[in-house]
Amino acid sequence: MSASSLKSETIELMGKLGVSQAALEGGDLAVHSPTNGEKIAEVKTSSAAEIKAQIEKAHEAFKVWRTVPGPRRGELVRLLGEELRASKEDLGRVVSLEAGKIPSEGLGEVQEMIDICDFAVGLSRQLYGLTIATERADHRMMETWHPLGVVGIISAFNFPVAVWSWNAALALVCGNSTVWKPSEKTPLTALACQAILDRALAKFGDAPEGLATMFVAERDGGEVMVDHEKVALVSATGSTRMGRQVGPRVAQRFGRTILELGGNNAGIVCPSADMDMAVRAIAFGAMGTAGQRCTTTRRLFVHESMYDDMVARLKKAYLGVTIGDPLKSDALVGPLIDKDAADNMNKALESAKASGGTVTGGERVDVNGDASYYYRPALVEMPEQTGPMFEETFAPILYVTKYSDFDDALEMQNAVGAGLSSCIFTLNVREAEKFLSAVGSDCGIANVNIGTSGAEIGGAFGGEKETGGGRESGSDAWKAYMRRATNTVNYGTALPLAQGVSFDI
Ligand code: UN1
Repeated sequence: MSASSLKSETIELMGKLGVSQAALEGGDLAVHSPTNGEKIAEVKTSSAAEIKAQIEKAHEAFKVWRTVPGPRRGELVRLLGEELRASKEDLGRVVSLEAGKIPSEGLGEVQEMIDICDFAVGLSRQLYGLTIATERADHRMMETWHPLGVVGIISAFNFPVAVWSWNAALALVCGNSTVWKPSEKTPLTALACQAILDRALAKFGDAPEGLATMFVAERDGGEVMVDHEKVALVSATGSTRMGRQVGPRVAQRFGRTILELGGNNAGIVCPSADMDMAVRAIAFGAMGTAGQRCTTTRRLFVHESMYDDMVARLKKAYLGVTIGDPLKSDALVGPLIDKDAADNMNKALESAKASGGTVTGGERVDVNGDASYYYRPALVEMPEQTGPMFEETFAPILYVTKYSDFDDALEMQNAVGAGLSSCIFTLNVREAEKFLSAVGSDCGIANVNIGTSGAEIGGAFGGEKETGGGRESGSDAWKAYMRRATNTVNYGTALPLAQGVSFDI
């Protein structure tokens, strides 16, 4: 395929998804495919004034949408799910083109969108509040959940479509409007999602204008949204560095946030582990998506009795894994997103060597020339947990360290800033249960005999500490998208005060 044909494929695919060629040409933001470095589009960024106007409009839309019954709002999300089903192949392909994901992961991401739509449709009839026992006679106490307002969504390049859908599907059934700022590295997938959503909106019929929109902008455009008083909730996915800025800025104006930030996820391999299963799970967790998931397995603590066997098996997997252009091959590892990502990977590997690490893999692989960054995933044996192991490097690097005492392994696993995902491989119920207990993993996700990545949407997704504490997706994460009112109704003839207080006038 010649260089120019990738651009034509982009135009053709985007056209099928409903985005015109005009939207892909002549803009001020160049989009490059990480698969070969080619410039595939130039899209227009929005000015601060345009973003503000969009937020104002979303606020007006919210005022209407909040009055629409939940199940009817669910109908919009049901239609979105249908449109996504119809566009799954094409949207998955654009994810591969723009974010460099291998085809099954590009498609998997769209499936994740469909799944959350299904979940949200059911949820639209289940926005339950409690009825609570009251201490006063002839009273009823209950809680009701109300729509919150405009939800601002900030998403990262690595899950360019799924993270938006987790937020948008829930926000919409909860009666909110949404404004989305995708990563400036992946605006095309976002434009495609908007076109898909617009088709669902058209079929729905009478949704207020400006209910769910997106804009392309660099960081300064995101700041406009973060600081805007009419954005009631900012749901931001990205680095801890970004979250450290967004969190306080939104808090300053008493807005709400859902922060889903970095992960430095670890696995523990115990003496009783099913080694075949553990190796497969770790290989996917550490090398999948070229190490660019927030849930990627980055650290591994292996019991000394299994260490040599585990390292030998992992080396085989690392040296054998196929690396290639996701658009042309069925390789398992695609490119890093850009040169910065490659530089960060190299820096971390240098630092690991300086800290006594032994590296297998990690070298650049020439797949499509100098303008794309394909690397063999790196397995780094570390004498102890030190140096770059304490940082999240968004690249396929797995540090492996030996342990002899289970409690030490637990302590090492928890000894980093981030607290997103974790896993243990064991057939020993004491180890498994301790890992899941209050003194076990301190992460938002703790798995047994399953890797750290690839969570399904039914559970709440997010983590503790520097991961930001937010929860998105399943379980009761919807509550963060609504405001709770406690209501007490007196249907009697007296006015008893709580706590037995008397105040007779
Ligand atoms: C992310 O990397 O930002 O659990 C999200 C997973 C995916 C979502 C990852 N379902 O790996």
